[in-house]
Amino acid sequence: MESILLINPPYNREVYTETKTLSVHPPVGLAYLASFVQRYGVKVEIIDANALNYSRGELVNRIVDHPSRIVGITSVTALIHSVCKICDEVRAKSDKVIILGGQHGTFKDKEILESCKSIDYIVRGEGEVTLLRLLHRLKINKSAKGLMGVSYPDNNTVVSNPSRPPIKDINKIPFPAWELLPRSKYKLNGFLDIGFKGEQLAKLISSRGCPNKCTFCASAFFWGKVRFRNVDNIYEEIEYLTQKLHVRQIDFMDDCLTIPVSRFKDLCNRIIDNKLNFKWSCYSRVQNITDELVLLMKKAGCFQVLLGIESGNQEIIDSLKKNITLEQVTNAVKLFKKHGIDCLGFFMVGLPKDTKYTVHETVNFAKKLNLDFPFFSVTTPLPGTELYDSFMSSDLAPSNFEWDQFSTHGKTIYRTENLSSEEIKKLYDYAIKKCYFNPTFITNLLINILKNPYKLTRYWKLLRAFVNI
Ligand code: B12
Ligand code: SF4
Repeated sequence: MESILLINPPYNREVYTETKTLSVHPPVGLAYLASFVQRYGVKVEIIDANALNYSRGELVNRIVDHPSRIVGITSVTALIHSVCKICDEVRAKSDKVIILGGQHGTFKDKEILESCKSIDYIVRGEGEVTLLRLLHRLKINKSAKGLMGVSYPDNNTVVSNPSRPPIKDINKIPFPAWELLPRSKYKLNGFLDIGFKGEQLAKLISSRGCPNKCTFCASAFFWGKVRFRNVDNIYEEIEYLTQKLHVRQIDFMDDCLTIPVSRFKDLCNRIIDNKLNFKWSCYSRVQNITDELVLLMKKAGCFQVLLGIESGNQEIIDSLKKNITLEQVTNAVKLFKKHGIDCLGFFMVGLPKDTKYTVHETVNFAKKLNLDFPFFSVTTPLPGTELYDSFMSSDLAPSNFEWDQFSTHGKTIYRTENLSSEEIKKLYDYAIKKCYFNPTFITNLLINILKNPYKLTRYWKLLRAFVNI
């Protein structure tokens, strides 16, 4: 069988220059691809250039010198420019076959293949099966004609084969190949750092996709039908991580771990019954959060939840097809805090119907909620979303832009009928200042720090990352 070298590109220095303190997270998607193709005899290595802090030049040399003739690289939207440069430099120095996968390639395959001639194939959407089949074709020197989920250049055009249906039973996918990742390099410098200094942490994904279709998110379009792993399978992975790899913190990266509620409760009970020694965090929705559920989560070791709240104006939330109410948000935050679970809330500034007034409403709502940490991002029309389609087909779309302006925090090209790009950026800065530099937030912070002095470093690093000091 073939061998493949999988690459997580460096991102600290390329696009996210505005943040000085970034956490370093494991590329779980690549580790999934690796374990899946390894099962069929493919030899795999992963270079996590981000964790290893490689410059582009160093990475290119490592790729060129590597014996594998096939290279797979992942990318999000804001990094595509930098990824294309890597591919061009590798191509200039070698005859490697270069495969791109991930979010941006999935939705912008044609554009990428037309502009970056060094990429040979794009694997769209869920990658495991498509990559395996493509490797097989490459081994027998057969073209990718008709291979579902693959796009490739052909005589000055781009062929986009039909999409591959999602894997039906995701319990059958082997656990990510953690042994191929530089595990000691992963560190949480920001909001997810709860003080497990030096302890091992891992990420776990117990589902793929989301039943919702919020206008600013591509999850449902990327993953297709939402699929859940069963509790036995998730528990087996938790056991593997905690017993074999001595992991003490697991971040569930599901779009929403708390649904379906029956599965979630079973999972919590299983963790409680088996007295596993680890703490965990997760993304949660705010609907159906009850006292009983939060108590169960706390008992099972949950220390933190992340909530997508987006706006403090109900009409705007409704326009996002978010299906939540401000009342549900308030109730959920109260319950989580009552049981001592840290609450982080995510908000967006510059949503399509936002005005200066509604951004102030959002800021006031964020303050009133008394969250452990409110996060703001600049609304960004990411490819694959309804927001992207409506923005790009409107008069507001810029004639020219760079994808690295899509980082969701810094420079933006996005604007709305009510707000210019500059106004959105100013309102974003205002939101951060208003929320982080106010007496209640600072008092709560001090109380939190007194309860757990380690939090001092945690909050300081977080502030540095977001306020750029
Ligand atoms: C965990 C996570 C993070 C973590 C870790 C990121 C990482 N490198 O793994 C952190 C917090 C660092 C993070 C940061 C950011 N993230 Co993020 N993140 C996620 C999240 C919640 C899970 C990622 C994951 O592990 N998924 C599960 C695995 C199995 O899927 P996967 O990684 O996509 O890989 C599969 C396929 O994409 C494909 N594939 C991927 N790469 C390749 C490569 C090859 C060669 C092949 C063949 C296939 C292939 O095969 C894999 C297996 O099926 C996703 C949402 C989601 N549910 O996916 C958002 C998501 C990926 N993030 C997103 C964004 C916007 C960001 C940030 C830009 C946010 C910010 N402003 O800081 C940064 C970008 C940093 C970066 N360069 O990655 C967007 C990306 C959208 C886009 N078009 O760019 C997503 C989709 C969330 C969303 N709905 O908007 N993120
Ligand atoms: S924002 Fe969250 S709830 Fe909405 S579609 Fe995306 S993952 Fe689902």
